[in-house]
Amino acid sequence: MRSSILIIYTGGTIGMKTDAETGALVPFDFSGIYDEFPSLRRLNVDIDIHTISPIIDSSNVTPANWIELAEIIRDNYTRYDGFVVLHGTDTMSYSASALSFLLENLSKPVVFTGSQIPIGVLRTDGRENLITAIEIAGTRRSNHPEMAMVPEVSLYFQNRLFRANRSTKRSAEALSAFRSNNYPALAEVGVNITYNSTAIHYPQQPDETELKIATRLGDGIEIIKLFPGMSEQMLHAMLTAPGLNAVVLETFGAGNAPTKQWFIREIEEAIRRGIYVVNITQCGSGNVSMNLYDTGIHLQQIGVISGHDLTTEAACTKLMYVLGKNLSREETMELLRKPLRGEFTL
Ligand code: ASN
Repeated sequence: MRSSILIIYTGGTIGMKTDAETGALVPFDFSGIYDEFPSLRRLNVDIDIHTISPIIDSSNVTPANWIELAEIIRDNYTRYDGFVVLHGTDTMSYSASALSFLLENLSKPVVFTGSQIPIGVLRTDGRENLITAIEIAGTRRSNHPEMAMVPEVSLYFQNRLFRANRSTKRSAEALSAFRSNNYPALAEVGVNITYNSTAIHYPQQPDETELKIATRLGDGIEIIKLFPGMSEQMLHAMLTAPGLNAVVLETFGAGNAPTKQWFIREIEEAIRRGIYVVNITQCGSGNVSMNLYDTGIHLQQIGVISGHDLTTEAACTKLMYVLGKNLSREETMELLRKPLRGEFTL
């Protein structure tokens, strides 16, 4: 059975090629994709392209772009079996994490990919990333051909498919630019594509799931990374910034922070003013356990929410998504305390 795939092109290095005359990098026209990569015709898929306007370097991505992407997917949802989002690598994990929250009841693949070397440069990593992302987005389960193999938001890069909200950019140089330290890869790509189906989330009743999207994201989020020597004055300034609604607190090790009175007081007062504080570790991998050391217990006692093994990208975009719902404090806390799209391990 053929699958139909919509490629949504947003910009980034993957969309660049060298102009034959000037040698400068110029945008690649994805509507000529079959001419550029004739081998795509051999995949069992039909491809359409949607280019956002204007295309952007991903450092310029804003939450408005995420809502636009969610709307494009919603508006085309019944027409396609899967979606591939071509995106700059710099903020790809933020965008992919955001989409994992914005797309509610998703039962089709949305695969983000990009490249470190422009697609129009001979040694590009973009060709393989693009072709494999398309193949993954179009693959169905062999025992349930009506169901997609990976019906969640994922990120494909250099031979590995990750759950989007578990991924993070790890290198500005290496072709294997992304990692997922706290969750296994959803697929490993070698001679064959090996899917890790026990790690993939499958909707309970795919027939009954109708895609819904959230169209509002909350703002007023800060990411505060602790370091030895952070002053009371600076912390106070950050926690009393106008418009602040929530803080992603990047703590040490297993969720630890200084026990100094002024530090605990500043955080406690912020929480009393209604600010949500989510504790994640600044270590690349591992979990927050606030009941392990005295330095974590204090945070727990004053109402800091455990972010478990959330990435910075997932913590930040989840806060935007949950705050965008305008719920009561209790309902908001409930959504922050449980995984919504497999973004953390309890
Ligand atoms: N600056 C580019 C971007 O994120 C980097 C890349 O795509 N490799 O848009």
